[in-house]
Amino acid sequence: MNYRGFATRAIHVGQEPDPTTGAVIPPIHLSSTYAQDAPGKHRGFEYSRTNNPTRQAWEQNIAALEEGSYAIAFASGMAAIDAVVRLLRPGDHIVASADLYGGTVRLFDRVWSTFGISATYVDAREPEAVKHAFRPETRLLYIESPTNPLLHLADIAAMADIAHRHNAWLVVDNTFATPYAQQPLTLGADLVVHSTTKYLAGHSDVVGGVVVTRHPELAERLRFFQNAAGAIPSPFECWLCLRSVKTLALRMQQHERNARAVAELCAVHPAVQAVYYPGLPTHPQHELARRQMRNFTGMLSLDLGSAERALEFLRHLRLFTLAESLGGVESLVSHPATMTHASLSPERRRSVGITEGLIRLSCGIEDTEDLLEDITQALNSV
Ligand code: P1T
Repeated sequence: MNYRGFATRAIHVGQEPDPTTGAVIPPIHLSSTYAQDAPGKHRGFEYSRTNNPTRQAWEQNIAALEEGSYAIAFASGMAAIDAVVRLLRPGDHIVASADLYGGTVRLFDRVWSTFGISATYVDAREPEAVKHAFRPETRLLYIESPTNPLLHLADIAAMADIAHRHNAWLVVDNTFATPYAQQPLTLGADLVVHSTTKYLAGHSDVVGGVVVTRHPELAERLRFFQNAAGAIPSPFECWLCLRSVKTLALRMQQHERNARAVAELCAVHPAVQAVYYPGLPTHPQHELARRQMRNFTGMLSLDLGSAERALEFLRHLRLFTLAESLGGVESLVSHPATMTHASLSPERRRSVGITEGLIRLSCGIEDTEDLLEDITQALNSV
């Protein structure tokens, strides 16, 4: 059945009551192998690396949420991105946004570069700069929007157009936005990747990844890599994702409510030099945000001017936990220069705009007043 509403799809797709028992919640299929009626004659499942009923249910669900046709689940966000790069060949080239999760840059520059795949980084806020970075051998345009950690946006429809004119695929890492906020495939992207570790699982208790597409031939190749290389999520993790996306719409509404309130507070606090939140009308790309997103999420960044001031702020926070990761129900804070983006060289961080004073906040779904009180007392101490 085709459900139109996002929340309805999140709750029902891939999760019809179990045909044999009537169980409303799909079981966690732990079996590693499946009885065959005759050699090679089976009911769609042979071996759980290749396919697993719980994983299949999750893949059907997330494909529907992204308005895609196929989803292929992986053991982590990095494994999902790694599988996408495997679509290329030695000699191929990637154009990528300059401001990306540090682990993605590390994968491109320190793993795939040794297999003859190179990457050029550009400011994807500027379509002209993106066009100029293309070479005849460019096969992939890889972007995050919003980016980690500066919350820059790229015009996804414009990026798709540029990629397709150059015979390349557009890949959008939709981890920060979630399909509730934006559906890149509907704007022309060829592949969407997620770290499901973040908003999709949403409770800081899963590490996972997924790739979603509408192209049958890309899906077939990715499914081949999933089985051949074997970086698969466990049935339990797939079940946790299925369970978690049921509340994604509700969670994103509260994440946004909290982040907006924190951003508004920070925008007028004298200790804050800059606030990066696409939901603020003062964000230079607010119009684009309104056009391609329906929720501005719980992520924002602040610049406090120096490492000392940033560390002082972190020392005083009580409710926000200092930790890597984001997108969970509990509020987290990180210092990108020494944590999520420590794998970049200092020059690279400087050129992108990741300063020593930058703080990244992942606003959870706690009561807004409690978050505001915590941020206020920590900022007042700086
Ligand atoms: O951690 P993993 O599930 O492998 O996902 C990697 C990844 C991919 N894409 C984006 C946009 C990400 O933010 C991440 C992981 N990021 C963090 C751990 C972080 O704190 O930013």
